[in-house]
Amino acid sequence: LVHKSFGERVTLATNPAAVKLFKLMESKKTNLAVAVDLVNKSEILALAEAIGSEICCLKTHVDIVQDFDQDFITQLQSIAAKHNFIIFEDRKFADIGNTVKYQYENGVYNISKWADAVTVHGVAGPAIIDGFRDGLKQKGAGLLILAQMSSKGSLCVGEYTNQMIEMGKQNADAVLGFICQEKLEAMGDNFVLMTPGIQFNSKGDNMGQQYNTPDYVIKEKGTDVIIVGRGIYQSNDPKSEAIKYRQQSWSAYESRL
Ligand code: UP6
Repeated sequence: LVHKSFGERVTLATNPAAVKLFKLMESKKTNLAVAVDLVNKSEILALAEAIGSEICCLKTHVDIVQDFDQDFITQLQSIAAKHNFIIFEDRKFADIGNTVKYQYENGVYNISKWADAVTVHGVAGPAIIDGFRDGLKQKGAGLLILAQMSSKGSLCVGEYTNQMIEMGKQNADAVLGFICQEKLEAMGDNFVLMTPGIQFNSKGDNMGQQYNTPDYVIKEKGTDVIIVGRGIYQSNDPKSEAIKYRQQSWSAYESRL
């Protein structure tokens, strides 16, 4: 595989959030995303402030936050603006278009108002994307399609993966990129490829998660962004751990150019 730089790929991307993210990664020199799977507002905001300077994206699971309120979003957005990272809500939407439109734009979380990107399973077929179009346009946001998963026995493989790539290519205006474990030729250079299941000191957990190193997925497998959760937020010193992940994933990226 021949790899273009993030800077070169800015001009290939059509989704506005993909353009923004490629530019941000190029200028800030980081391809580290952190999954902040903490359940208290204050803990999440403190971590975001501590590691904000190291990351390109902060990934949320907003439905696990016990004391969620509008102030949480306001504060998170101001930290994101200060440290220059994007926020993506890992909601893994999977219903019919009409229902995901409600889930995206309404309810307690009002995700479309604040998330720069959201994750989507394409299992319902390509029309799910139509449920997002209005909301995405208003915010300049993008979809991340689950093309593969990190967990043991994942069914997102083979022909399903190929169909997810096709769905992305047919809707490149709405799609920021793919959640995947490897770059496949068909993915091209206009999408951002993000890979979860990353940790230095563990091979997996007791609930099916499987881990690789930043080096392996960026250099050997050709993806763009590592998503690190417990490897950072459960460490004794999240800031210095984030710096280690950032350094390895950025030098792996540079070495393949
Ligand atoms: N995630 C995966 N694997 C996937 C897709 N998403 O682990 O294929 C998400 C999880 C979690 C994060 O929902 O938020 O990435 C990984 O966290 P961890 O590093 O603590 O395992």
